Amino acid sequence: MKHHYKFCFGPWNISEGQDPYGPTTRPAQTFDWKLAQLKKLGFDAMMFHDDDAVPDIDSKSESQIRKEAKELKKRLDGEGIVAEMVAPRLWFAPQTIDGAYTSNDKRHRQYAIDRSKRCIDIGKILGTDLIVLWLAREGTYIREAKDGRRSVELLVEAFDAMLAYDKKARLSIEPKPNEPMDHAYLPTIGHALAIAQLTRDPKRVGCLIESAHAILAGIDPADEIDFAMSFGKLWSLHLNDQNGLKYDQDRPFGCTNLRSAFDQVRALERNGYGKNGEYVCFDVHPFRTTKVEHWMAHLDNSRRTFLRLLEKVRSYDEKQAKSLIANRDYQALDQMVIEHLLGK
Ligand code: XUL
Ligand code: MN
Repeated sequence: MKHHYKFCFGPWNISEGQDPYGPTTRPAQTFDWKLAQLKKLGFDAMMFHDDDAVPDIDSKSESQIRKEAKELKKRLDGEGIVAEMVAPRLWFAPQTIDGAYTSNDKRHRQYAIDRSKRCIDIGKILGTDLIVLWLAREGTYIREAKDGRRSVELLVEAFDAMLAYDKKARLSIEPKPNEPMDHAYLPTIGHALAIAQLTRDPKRVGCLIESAHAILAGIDPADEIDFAMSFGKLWSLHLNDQNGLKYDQDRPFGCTNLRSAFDQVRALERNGYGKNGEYVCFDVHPFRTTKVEHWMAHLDNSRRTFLRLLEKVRSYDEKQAKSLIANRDYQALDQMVIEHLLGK
C-alpha cells in the first residue's frame, strides 16, 4: 500500500526493563546498537532528549556540547537517519526537584532556561527546529505550594526566552495531566494551544499529542488530533496505548483499544498529518518481561498495527457510513465499525 508516513522512535523506547520495584531485566546497549536497530526495522528518524544527544550535558561546556552534537550529526548522516526533535530533559537534575520553569527558586528557573537554550543549540546542529517540551515537573504535589497564576506567567517567560534565543525554533508542547506531578499546569492540548497565544510568537508554539496522555486526561486522542490539526498545530505525535487510569504505561499502539487506534489513524488521514514532513513517532516501551531477542517487537508491532489500521481506514465504507448517519442509525454504524475491524 502506498502511503506518505515516516516513522520515528527515541533511544529511551528501547528501555532496559527497570521499574520502581526492581532492577533492569535486559543488558545496556550502546547508542550505535540502537541506531542499527532503527535502520533494520525501516524507521526513518530518531527523536532525542538533549542528554540522549550529549550525555552528561550538565558537566560540559557550551563548546564541548556543540562539538559532541556535531559528531552525532555526522554519525546520523552516515546512517541516513534524521533527528526529528530534541527535548530538554528537565526532570532529572537536582535543580528541577521543585519544577523547572515554574520552580519557586529563581536560580533553578534560570538553570532550566539555560539548559533549554543548550537544547536549541543541539537541535540546530542536528538539523531540526523542533523542540519538544514535556513539562514533567511543571505542576504541584501540594496545591498551595505554588501560585497557579504566577506559574502561567513563568511558563510564558520561559517560552519567550526560547523563542527569542532562536528565531527559527518551534516549540511543541507535549501535555500530560499527571505523573510525576499530582496535577500538571498544561494537562491537555487545549491548554497548550491557549498558552501559545500568550507568547511573543504564537505561530511558533504548537503541540505534540501522546495517545496515553490524552487517555490519562480522560480525553479521546482522536478528538485531540482533530482539534490540534484544526489550528495547524500538530507538529509531532507519540502514538501508544494505555489501559485506564494508572501509571503511564506506554503500551504498543492499538494493543489495548484497537478501535480508538483506528479512530486516531482515521483522524490523521483526514487531516493530512505527515504531508508537511511531520513524523509518526511511537513512544512505546517493551514489557518488563520481554526477552532480549524480542526487544524491538513493541516498535515493529506498533508500526505494523499502524499500517494495518491505515488499510482499514482506507477501506472503510464511507458511503455506507454516511447513509447510516443520515438515518441516525448509530446502532448500525457502531456494528459496522466493529465488523470492519474484525474483518470477514
Ligand atoms: C513522558 C513522555 C516523554 C516525552 C519526551 O511521559 O512521554 O518521554 O515524550 O520527553
Ligand atoms: Mn511522549
